[in-house]
Amino acid sequence: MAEKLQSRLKASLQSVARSTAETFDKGYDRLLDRRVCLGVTGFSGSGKSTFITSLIHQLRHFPEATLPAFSPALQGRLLGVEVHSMNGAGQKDFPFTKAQKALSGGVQQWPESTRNLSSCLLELRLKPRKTHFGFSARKVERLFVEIRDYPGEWLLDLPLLGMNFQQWCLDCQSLYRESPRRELLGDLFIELAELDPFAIADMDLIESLHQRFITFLQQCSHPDTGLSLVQPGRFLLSGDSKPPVFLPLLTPKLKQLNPEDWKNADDNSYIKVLEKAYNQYLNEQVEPFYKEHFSGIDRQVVLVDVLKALNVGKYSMEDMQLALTRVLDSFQFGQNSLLSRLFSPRIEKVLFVASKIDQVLPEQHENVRALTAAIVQSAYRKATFEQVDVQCEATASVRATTIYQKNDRAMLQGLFINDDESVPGLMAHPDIPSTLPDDQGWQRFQSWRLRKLLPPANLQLTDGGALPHIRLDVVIRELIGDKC
Ligand SMILES: Nc1nc2c(ncn2[C@@H]2O[C@H](COP(=O)(O)OP(=O)(O)OP(=O)(O)O)[C@@H](O)[C@H]2O)c(=O)[nH]1
Ligand SMILES: [Mg+2]
Repeated sequence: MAEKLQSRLKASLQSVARSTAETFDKGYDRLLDRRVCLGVTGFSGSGKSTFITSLIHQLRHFPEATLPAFSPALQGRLLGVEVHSMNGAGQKDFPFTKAQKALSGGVQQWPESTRNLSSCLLELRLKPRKTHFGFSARKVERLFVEIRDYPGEWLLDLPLLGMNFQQWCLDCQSLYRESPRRELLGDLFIELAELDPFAIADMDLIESLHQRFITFLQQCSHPDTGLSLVQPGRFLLSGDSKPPVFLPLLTPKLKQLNPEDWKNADDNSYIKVLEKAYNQYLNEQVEPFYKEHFSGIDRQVVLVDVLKALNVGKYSMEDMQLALTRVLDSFQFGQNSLLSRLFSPRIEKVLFVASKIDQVLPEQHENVRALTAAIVQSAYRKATFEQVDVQCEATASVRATTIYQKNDRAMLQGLFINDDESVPGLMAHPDIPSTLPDDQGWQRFQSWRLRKLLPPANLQLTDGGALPHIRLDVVIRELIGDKC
């Protein structure tokens, strides 16, 4: 009996000691600044999920990976990397294993397009650096890196938080008057312009107009159309909760509308019904997402598909710039920004990264980086990036092309997707400018058609095989190098 009591006491003392040590370690890690939260942002299809998958894979299999710019891997200080679930913290797991399997071996597919917010926690174990006294207090140092992924469509809901329903409608009016949105809207433009804001709302009509509005948004975001500023984002991809039904009023009289008339409008009028649904959307879906997603982020990667915009043409590039400016405007990291008012973020670093640069020849990569800087410059000049370190990079998370020399001319070779088939082929491209092209410069890109590539064949990723990339090691260094 006494023995049993003694061993129970011993076990419980051990458990207390263990949990105290764990708590102490967690607190100690925080004290030592050993936790960093990376936000990976970008419009839909900019390459966020592929970037996260590759980043995790490169770090987990660092001995096989090529990471010369990331000194902990080069110097042999990196001992191992584990991926932990964030499920306990109420978050969905980033589907790393699924994405890795997709890229691997016989399957050879890109990760699936993201439908919900997910995250994961990487634990990097490192040999301590020598201190001034020649030793460190710990045998192993740990760096925890939290990474968050979400559907790109949702990013464009952020600027909506700074607009009321009337402002949003007026904004839609000016955007939808221009090509290609005007042509894509067709008759719907006229029907929305003719809707009397003060008439009693016909809910069946709203529902059918809403469906047509969604079709219009889908056409805008189609890769061939190449528009970035497609709002509201959850009309394209709703995730777990269905958004309320609303659409913009395009009547020209909205601009001169008397605020008293608006206030006194019948609760069942179009203007009141649509405004209520718009506010509900912002309050119940958009704001909670940003609170959850942006609140803890320390460092932000903004992936920009510069080559896609360059390929589609001038209007696509201008639209991407406008969308980026709006997002950054509401993102601005200064004291009075929308984000800091809402969630007091502590973002200390922003890295703009041109993605998928394996679609152009290596001698043009530097130009892609410079062009990215030119694109985001006007956007971030407007924003107040107080005490925030801002940089530009260019990367291919997965290098899907190799170089092929054809009669003194270098070309790119890869597996291209043609309808449902994949065919090996060659690809050439016009020279990439380091600044935004002028009207004449744009003509060079008219006949250039980017083709969708498959990931490289025979990757043995699930067995720890190498995943080819371009400059991802530089991006990793810029993101977490100083924390190692
Ligand atoms: N060639 C090449 N293509 C890439 C690379 N990364 C992504 N892609 C292509 O871009 C597509 C979109 O990539 P994702 O990683 O799903 O993009 P995302 O930003 O997560 O997209 P959403 O989840 O829809 O917001 C992929 O299906 C690939 O076709 C890359 O490094 N190289
Ligand atoms: Mg994704």
